[in-house]
Amino acid sequence: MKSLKRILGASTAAIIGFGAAGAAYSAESLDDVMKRRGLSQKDLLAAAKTYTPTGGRDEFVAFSSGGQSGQVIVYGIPSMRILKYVSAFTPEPWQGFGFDDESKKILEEGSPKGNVLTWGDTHHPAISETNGEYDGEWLFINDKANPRIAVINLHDFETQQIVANPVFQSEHGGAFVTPNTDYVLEAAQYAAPLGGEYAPLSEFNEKYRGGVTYWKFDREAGRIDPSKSFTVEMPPYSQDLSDAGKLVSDGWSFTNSFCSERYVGGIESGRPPFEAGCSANDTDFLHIVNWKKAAELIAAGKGKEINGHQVLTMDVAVAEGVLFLAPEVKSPHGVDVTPDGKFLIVSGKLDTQVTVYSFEKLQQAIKDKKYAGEDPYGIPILDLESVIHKQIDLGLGPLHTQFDSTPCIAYTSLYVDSQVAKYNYCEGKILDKVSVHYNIGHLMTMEGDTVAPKGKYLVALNKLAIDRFNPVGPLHPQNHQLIDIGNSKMELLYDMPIPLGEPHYVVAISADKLKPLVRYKYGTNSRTGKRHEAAVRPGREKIVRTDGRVDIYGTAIRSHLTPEIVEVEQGDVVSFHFTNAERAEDETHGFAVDTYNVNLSLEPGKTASATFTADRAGVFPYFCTEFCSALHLEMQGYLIVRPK
Ligand code: CUK
Ligand code: CUA
Repeated sequence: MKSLKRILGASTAAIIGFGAAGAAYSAESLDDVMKRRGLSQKDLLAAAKTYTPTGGRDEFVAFSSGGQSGQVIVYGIPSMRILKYVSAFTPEPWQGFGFDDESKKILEEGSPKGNVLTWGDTHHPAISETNGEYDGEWLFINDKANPRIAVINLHDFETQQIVANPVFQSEHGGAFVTPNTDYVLEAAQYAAPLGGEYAPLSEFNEKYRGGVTYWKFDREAGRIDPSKSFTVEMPPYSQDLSDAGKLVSDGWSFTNSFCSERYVGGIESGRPPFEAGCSANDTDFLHIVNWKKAAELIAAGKGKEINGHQVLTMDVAVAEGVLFLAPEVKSPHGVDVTPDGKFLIVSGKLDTQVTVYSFEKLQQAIKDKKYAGEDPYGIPILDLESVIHKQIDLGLGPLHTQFDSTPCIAYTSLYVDSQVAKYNYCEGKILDKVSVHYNIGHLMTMEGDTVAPKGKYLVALNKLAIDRFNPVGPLHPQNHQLIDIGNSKMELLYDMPIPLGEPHYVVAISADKLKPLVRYKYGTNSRTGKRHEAAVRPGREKIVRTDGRVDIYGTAIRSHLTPEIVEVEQGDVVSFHFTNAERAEDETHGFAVDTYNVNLSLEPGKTASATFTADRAGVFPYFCTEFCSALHLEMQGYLIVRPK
């Protein structure tokens, strides 16, 4: 073990010395503190590796799925300090998401008509890439519950678009991006007729389908362009996680499935439930898609329109050599392409081994038509033996894989064993294992799914926390555990409770790649990034009345809201449009109207609107909700609603 002196860069004697010299250090020595808190040398080493002094910054910024909260959790690594929650699918009052007109529009446009969804289940965040490396511009995240993708602008960490999948009823394998973020992948999960049609379960094999949607991302516009997006239809095999090829395998994508049995559960019919029925076969299928070719076929008019969306049917995909299958061992979960794009690693949840497929061998088998047969839909099945590089026995319940900065080194989560395995996938050699607490799902290394992983740290996303934290009732927080992977032996450093939904996956980017705004250009609509049409300068505030409508164009600046009095008639439709006229960093104002469920967040330069019907007469104070100055509480006004 390294000496404490080397760890901390100073001797304990020196620390005590400061106290003696009269500096503002406590009189306690390091030894005293260790004794009092029961800390070992190992604990101190871990603390020194994660502790970030006041004002200090983190080397990496992580974007975690927030599970059922429908949000994204942003935290720093190695400190594991939470920096922000970004609302993607769920209203969140602090940010005004789902309260201001601008974000309501996003939630509405990203929901089925007439049924605005107010939650989502986020699983897989993806940072935009340029040449296979994170560029820190955009973040995408899926909603497993209601097949959707959200687009978050990393210049202000705001959700600016939600697209609802036009053909799926369920999804899981999103969001994954192609190396230049041309497309964002979203794979279906539970099969259903494409486009939301009705079909009885007796027609499952004929009418129920899965697939992968390739959402076209228009980088200039910063938006997914649904009109240029398409779906490759797939059999009803319960598609699962996906990944896009990179470098040599760029242009291809890979999607797992876990129910080649096409099983439909049925207690009523006396048949076994889904879980047993979907695990009957020894193998499931990896779906191998040439998405570049698929995009060309769609552009050439070979698609079929379903719900206004282009679908490349299985017939066309097979005839044109776009879709292939390869067997996978029992109930696969993750598929992860290696940084050099040459291999893909697939884990079978009910198996002990991971399978390393060789992209070169896949291509050769496709070229040589080395098929073991075809599935019931005529899709060629490649011969497993001829496309495998290696199968490696890692342990029980392998799920997901990430990569190190050192070539050939991978880390795979072992759900049943509650361990992380480090191994060399080129040679098929296990190098180390570390226990985590407990039941790890995904794991993540720094930029570990790009062409240039940064190594250093690994985060284990554990499904159960059980005894790791102070008890807070039957619903436990999740446990993200930070692991040092900078040395040959992995070392567990820190437990971080996540008290906001179940995070599934997280991605981390070097902090210096992010260039967020400090303030908005004056009068910005943060949901479009453009000038807000209702923005006004101080001195130009006005109230405009037209036939049952009252529009208030106001400003917020320390320490008043202008205007301060607004009188309307009961039944009027009232729109408050407020611009924060501050230029100072971090001088956010809020705007709330008492009992009318009106709540805006106004960051410096931002304009936001709140529209509602003043259907109750009375006196309604409005006010700022952020303690912005010594006169914050005086930042107020009155909405007077005169009775009819
Ligand atoms: S995940 Cu979504 S069920 Cu393993 Cu990517 Cu947790
Ligand atoms: Cu503005 Cu408080």
